[in-house]
Amino acid sequence: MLIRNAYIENQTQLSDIQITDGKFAAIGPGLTPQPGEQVLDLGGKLVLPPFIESHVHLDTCLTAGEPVWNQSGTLFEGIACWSQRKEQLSREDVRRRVLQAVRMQAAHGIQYVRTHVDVTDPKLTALEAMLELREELKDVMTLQIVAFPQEGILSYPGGQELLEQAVKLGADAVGAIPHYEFTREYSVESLNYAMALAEKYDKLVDVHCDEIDDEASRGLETLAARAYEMGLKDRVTASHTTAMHSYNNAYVLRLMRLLQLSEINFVSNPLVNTHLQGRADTYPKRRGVTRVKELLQAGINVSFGHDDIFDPWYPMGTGSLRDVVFLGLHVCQMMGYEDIQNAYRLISVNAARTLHLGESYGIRVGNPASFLVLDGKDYYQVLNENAPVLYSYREGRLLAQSLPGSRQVFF
Ligand code: 17E
Ligand code: FE2
Repeated sequence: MLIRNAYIENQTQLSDIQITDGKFAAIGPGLTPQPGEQVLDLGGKLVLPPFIESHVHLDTCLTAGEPVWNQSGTLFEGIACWSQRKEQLSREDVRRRVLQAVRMQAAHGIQYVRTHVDVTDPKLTALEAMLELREELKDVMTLQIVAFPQEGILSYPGGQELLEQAVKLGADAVGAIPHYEFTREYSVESLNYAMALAEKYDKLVDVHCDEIDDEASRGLETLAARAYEMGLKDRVTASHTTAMHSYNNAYVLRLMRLLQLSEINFVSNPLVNTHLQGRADTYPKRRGVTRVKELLQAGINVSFGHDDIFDPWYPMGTGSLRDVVFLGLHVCQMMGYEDIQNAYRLISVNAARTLHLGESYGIRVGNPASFLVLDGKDYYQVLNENAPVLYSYREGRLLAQSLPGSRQVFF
């Protein structure tokens, strides 16, 4: 197949893309089709590498209101609601909801998902269902599974054993939740435990880290120090880190050096954390989103995730990362021209680094022909107009398409 007249990522020159045997065979201006080759002329549309959901909880998706709604909008009430819903989990229930959510994500150009799965469940029902789905879906969606101890590693009965069991069953990454542990000592110990487990089983790490408005929540420094000392470095990710919003600037100045040395990744979830955080405030209310702009300026890798799709923590969501980027740029005040043009990186190349997708991700000759065609000439336009993903190709195969509806104004 020959794709003509594409703007690839931020390029301002049009390129053609030739795909042979599911791979990018040639990329450049004015390519000639082979005899009988299918030609798709984009007439100047944006082509991007596939979108990556770097932080979502697929096991909890599509359960909002079951059995009760989160009335306060806090993280903690969300955990309590989920704890009730968790009792009703079955493999079939998880499968049905995850398959629906994954199709919603695919429609919006997502081809890779890092999902946290709650392993504070003596039966590990959701984990077992998710491991099955990871295998079943691997040709259409890459699922990366984080063993996530939602109710704590040391504060939940058998939490340590369940986490290790989840890793042995095949989770890709180890999680932790230091701000939810009973005490500061437990929080430090839980991080040490999670990091040692990752080292022992050669896994990645992704911690729900300091997802609270308490400026004294300092799990991040422990996580970064261990990542540095143990040499796990960019295999480690700090998710949420909303307390960093509330840290004093003098402390952040000290912390930044350690963060740079540690080489850890960050995932921010601006859509969900603007909703969950600041709930103990009157006015002014904190936004509770980590310091994305400053982290990026310090050369630290940051991506954006959705976190939730219609569940106890967030009563909305279509799976589209567009809303996450749109809101995230506003709330992080990243609305300069270059910030907007480059924002697609927060849900693609930066996320690929966090997930350790390696060199095979990206629009380059020799790589699998996985890419998106968007209905606009650049990301600025696509983001502003909420333009659809027209086509999502994976290894040369069309996975999803959107045919733009017609909208008319009669003056
Ligand atoms: N669990 C948690 O601890 N934090 C979140 N943001 C979600 C689930 C969605
Ligand atoms: Fe999360």
